[in-house]
Amino acid sequence: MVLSRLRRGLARTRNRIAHTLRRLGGDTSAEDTLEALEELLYTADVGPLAAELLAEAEGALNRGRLAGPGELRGWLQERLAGLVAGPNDPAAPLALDGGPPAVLLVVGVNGSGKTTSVAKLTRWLQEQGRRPLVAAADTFRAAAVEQLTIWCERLGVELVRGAAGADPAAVVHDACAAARARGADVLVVDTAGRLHTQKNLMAELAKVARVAGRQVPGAPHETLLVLDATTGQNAVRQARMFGEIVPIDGVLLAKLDGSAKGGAVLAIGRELGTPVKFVGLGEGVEDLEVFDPAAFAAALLDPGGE
Ligand SMILES: Nc1nc2c(ncn2[C@@H]2O[C@H](COP(=O)(O)OP(=O)(O)OP(=O)(O)O)[C@@H](O)[C@H]2O)c(=O)[nH]1
Ligand SMILES: [Mg+2]
Repeated sequence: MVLSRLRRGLARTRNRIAHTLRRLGGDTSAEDTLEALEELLYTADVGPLAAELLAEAEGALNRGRLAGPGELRGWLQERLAGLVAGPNDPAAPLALDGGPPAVLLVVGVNGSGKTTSVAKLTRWLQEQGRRPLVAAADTFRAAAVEQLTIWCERLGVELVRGAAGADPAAVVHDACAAARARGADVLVVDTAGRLHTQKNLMAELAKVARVAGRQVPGAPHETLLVLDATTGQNAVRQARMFGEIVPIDGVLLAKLDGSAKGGAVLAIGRELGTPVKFVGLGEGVEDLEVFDPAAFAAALLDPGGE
């Protein structure tokens, strides 16, 4: 089941790849094979990795290690799986031993999918037997708090919110105390994606992290950067920008289902050296999976099944 959601999510990217691969017959020349590979790598938006993979494929073809187009799929699947890191321990992708409460900070540019991902992560934590509490530290937009209130009601999880325009760091301060008082073991913090200026946003994030650290030693224990997979290479630039303000422990790649650029995962993971810990595969609260590089490569390239 788990794999099929990933496969469904990656259908658009996979179909484009499959279309290109189908053109290759047993008698396709090495040159045409490379051309097809080039086309599919650019289609999948793997970024600067494309040139690297093409050079490797050319070498492999010349040395006979890649016999022909028929082997291209398998070769590529193996290479892709090895390119991007997933969580060190797929059974425990987040470092949540600190606290209590362990503080999970969720950051990203506006519209990337943070609030939805906070809801998904909260539900995932509940499934892991955790007792999460949520902090609405995006006080910039009133609608943001409303959105999170609805999610938390559905999940049966308590939400700590401040008045509109309240200092987000103060909300996090109160939420740490609330989590302790109520025996919650993980505090999930939703943050703003936009303020009057980018400089303000970054200063605010830094303050939120600092205040959390004063309340709970070692907090934030885990900072996840939410990136929108449909933005492709743009996501890499965003990741760099956030990484300068708060140390990023992992990426949650949202909207992979809507993207024909599933290869962005590879570019992001490779260029940042940051593991992709989760992928978002839809708008529902259950549309979240721990990232598994091998399953990802298979879902991208393996034409079997639906
Ligand atoms: N298809 C799909 N849609 C998603 C996914 N994650 C989020 N969305 C949608 O993306 C839109 C923006 O999501 P939000 O969670 O509000 O994004 P945000 O980063 O909190 O936005 P701001 O608070 O404005 O910065 C919503 O319409 C979500 O339903 C996903 O994994 N797949
Ligand atoms: Mg939001």
